[in-house]
Amino acid sequence: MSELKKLTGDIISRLKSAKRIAALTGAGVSAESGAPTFRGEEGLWNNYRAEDLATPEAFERDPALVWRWYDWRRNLIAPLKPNPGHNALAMFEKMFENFTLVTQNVDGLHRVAGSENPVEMHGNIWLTRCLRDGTVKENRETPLKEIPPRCSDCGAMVRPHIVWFGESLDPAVISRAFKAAQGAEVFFVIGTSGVVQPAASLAGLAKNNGATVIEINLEPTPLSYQVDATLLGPSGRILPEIVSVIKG
Ligand code: BJW
Repeated sequence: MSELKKLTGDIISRLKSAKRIAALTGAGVSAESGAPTFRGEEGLWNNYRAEDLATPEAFERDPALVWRWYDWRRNLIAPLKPNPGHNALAMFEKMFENFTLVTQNVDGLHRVAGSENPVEMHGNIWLTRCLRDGTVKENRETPLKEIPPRCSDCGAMVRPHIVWFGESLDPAVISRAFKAAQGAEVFFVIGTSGVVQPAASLAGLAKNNGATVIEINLEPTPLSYQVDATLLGPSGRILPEIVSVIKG
């Protein structure tokens, strides 16, 4: 059965008439492009300890180790292309009057697909932040010539402009994400395990404010019990099908 049969007539008419739509994406959306997810059998956290690589304490202890890991990931992500899931979400921006894309992904693939102003909750792997004055700069050098890299203005060490465990998210970014979830008539939650806060709370926030919530994932998640429909399958296949339903 096509997973889209799980969308009732009510959900489809809501989808077709809605003016305010939002979506939260996670690593699963980039999996079909070749980017590893974090959890699950092939996930990054299966081979690397998050505490050793994605915390401010780890960076303080051994910045070169953390940067080597990011250099490896940047090399892996650099040649990747957006997949049909990214492309469908970029089309949502054109199809709906008001569409906000919120992503936990740091790979930048939504922008490459054409999404204009995604809310990047956890930062971006192609940005660095100067440890002396906080200046954020684009850095696309792969592989990095110097590890750890230095600020081209003042020579101080820079860090990845990424939100690590235990760090607060940028208040302006949280505010955009929360507003989008609160105001959405339809909220999609796609390719995320739904365990990392505060991103995972957006689906419940949308639901409590009256949104119809549609989840797309390969498998049920802790969020599945609070959504209106869980469509099981790859987002690169299901999202283009949803575009066709809306257009049809
Ligand atoms: C497919 C697919 C396909 C595969 N199609 N689907 C409240 C309660 C408990 C703890 C906390 C809390 N509030 C805050 C915390 C602490 C912590 C947290 O949430 N911990 C939990 C893990 C327990 N949160 C934080 O520290 C955050 N900061 C914060 O809240 O500050 C204030 C505060 C601090 C401390 C205490 C209280 C308040 C910051 C979180 C930063 C997360 N950063 C990371 C790493 C960045 C490093 C990097 O990328 O370089 O961000 S963790 C990692 O997980 C990464 C991701 O963005 C994030 C989410 O992962 P995601 O995207 O869901 O990926 P996966 O792999 O988990 O799932 C993939 C899914 O896709 C799976 O479901 C597959 O089935 C599916 N899939 N292929 C569709 N083709």
